[in-house]
Amino acid sequence: MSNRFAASIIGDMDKIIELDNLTLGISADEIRETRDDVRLNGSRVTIKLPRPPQRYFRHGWQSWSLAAWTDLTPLPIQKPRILHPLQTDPLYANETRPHGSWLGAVEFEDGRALLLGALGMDAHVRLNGTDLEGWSEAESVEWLMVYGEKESVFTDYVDLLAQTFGQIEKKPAPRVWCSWYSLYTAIDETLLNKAFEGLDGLPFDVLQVDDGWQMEIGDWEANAKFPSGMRALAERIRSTGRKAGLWLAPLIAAESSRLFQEHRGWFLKDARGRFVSAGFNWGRQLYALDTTHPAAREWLAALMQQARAWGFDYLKLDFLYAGALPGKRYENLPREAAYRSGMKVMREAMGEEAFFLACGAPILPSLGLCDALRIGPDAAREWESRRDAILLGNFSTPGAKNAVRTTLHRLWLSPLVHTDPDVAYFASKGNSLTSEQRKLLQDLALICNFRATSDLPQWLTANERKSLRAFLESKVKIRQTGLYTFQIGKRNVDLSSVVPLPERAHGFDAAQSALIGWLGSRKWALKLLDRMEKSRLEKMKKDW
Ligand code: 9PG
Repeated sequence: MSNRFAASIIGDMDKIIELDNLTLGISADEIRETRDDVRLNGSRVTIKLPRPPQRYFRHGWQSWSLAAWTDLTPLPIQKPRILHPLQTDPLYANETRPHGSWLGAVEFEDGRALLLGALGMDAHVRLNGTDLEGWSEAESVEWLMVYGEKESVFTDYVDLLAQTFGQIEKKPAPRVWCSWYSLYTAIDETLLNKAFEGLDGLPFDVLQVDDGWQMEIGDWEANAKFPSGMRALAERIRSTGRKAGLWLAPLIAAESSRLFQEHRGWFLKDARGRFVSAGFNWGRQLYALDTTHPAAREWLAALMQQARAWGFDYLKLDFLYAGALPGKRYENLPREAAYRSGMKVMREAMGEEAFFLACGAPILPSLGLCDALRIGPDAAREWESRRDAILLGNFSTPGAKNAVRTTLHRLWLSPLVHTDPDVAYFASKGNSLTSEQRKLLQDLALICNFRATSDLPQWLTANERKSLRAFLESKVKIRQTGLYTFQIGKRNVDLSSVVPLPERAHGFDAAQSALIGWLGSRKWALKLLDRMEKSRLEKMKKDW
């Protein structure tokens, strides 16, 4: 059988390789067999499989993009389209065949996997019939091809990634309280101070101020809700013996920001000279900073130094994908190389000692530069939204199930970087997650060894506060026992229920899906939603 396969394909392929029970035809500029794997070189490589695989490992571009083993059915194009730059790699958002960024893997009937992974940036992998294809948008790259158990092929890959991207010494894993998942943009000085007071006595290492303190996306100065200023805020946190953390989105700017209005030349444009969209959020059109522009680089460095000078030692830099969007740049670099060079500027300016959490970040190009990496979409107090999952075919939006699914499929990165699964919840107030679902998020945090929550202390019952404390103090031993199963202390935990993707919309749902998808890309509709969300928050704020 395999010989017949070999004879039938030898004409098109550069080499036939036998790996255990698998005969593969390979074409690449260079093919090198080592003791444990095969290394390929080329800007385009093809591996001809002897038979169709059963499943495909899709690896999305940035933190929020889907990563999961799926079957081979094409996925619908994710909606709404206006969010493509913000949730996917917009260059490949219309690719419905199994595909992903930098790496891909197929699983055969016997459960074994063949992984093709780039040892460089600006690369993609897809399954085209029975061809596993890798290509690079830039120059030629080196590829790893390895066959084995599903867990072990990723271990081999991440070992080599460490050599490619370097590895900074791992700082102790921080236990973080972050303002986002309770207060959202409604934060102000009084509310935060009250929260900090209530958190006293709980063993957090970092209190992190999230979105809502700034004048505008792009204008990183304290707004009117923080009359004492950022230095005072950091000082207030430090006086409790904790590190002060701050959220910034340095690579995007709102159209209405002073930064964009005053420095239009620093922003990415397309071939026709139009500004490249970095997506739409906060009811605002977002643009992307050109990280190769000398003046923009100076500004980035100064911004990092400013945040450090205010007294923040923990920086959550968000919406970083914008630095790697396709477009024309001051310097003609491949887009991920341009991003990485901007990341280096920020890392150097903040200093080695600062804790750098990268979020909304293209995965591979961030390695070796940040201390922690968000490896999934946002958690939320809701398990799964029918609108997003079924009608929009969107697995990047905030939701506990989306967060757990993608995080689980990126745990293999943990030898290289702290893997942030996003927050866990302890308060049942205003939370539609069942206690089992909340436990699942908590277990995932223990598995990742990255523990964070946003729960307001005044929302916690005495028992909930007790379990939050136990979670923060936990020194429990964790062992992975299967692809999705773990032993946490004496408990066996199975997370496999989150993996399957919901069925796509059909019948009446399909019509609804088209309508909602269309609406979701109208700026007026998004602005309206944003306004409704803001007024809902303002009303709720009175009880806090
Ligand atoms: C602040 C938040 C929090 C959060 C970040 C990021 O449209 N989206 O798909 C989308 C995804 C994530 C997101 C916002 C929008 O949240 O992950 O922790 O810091 O920004 O605005």
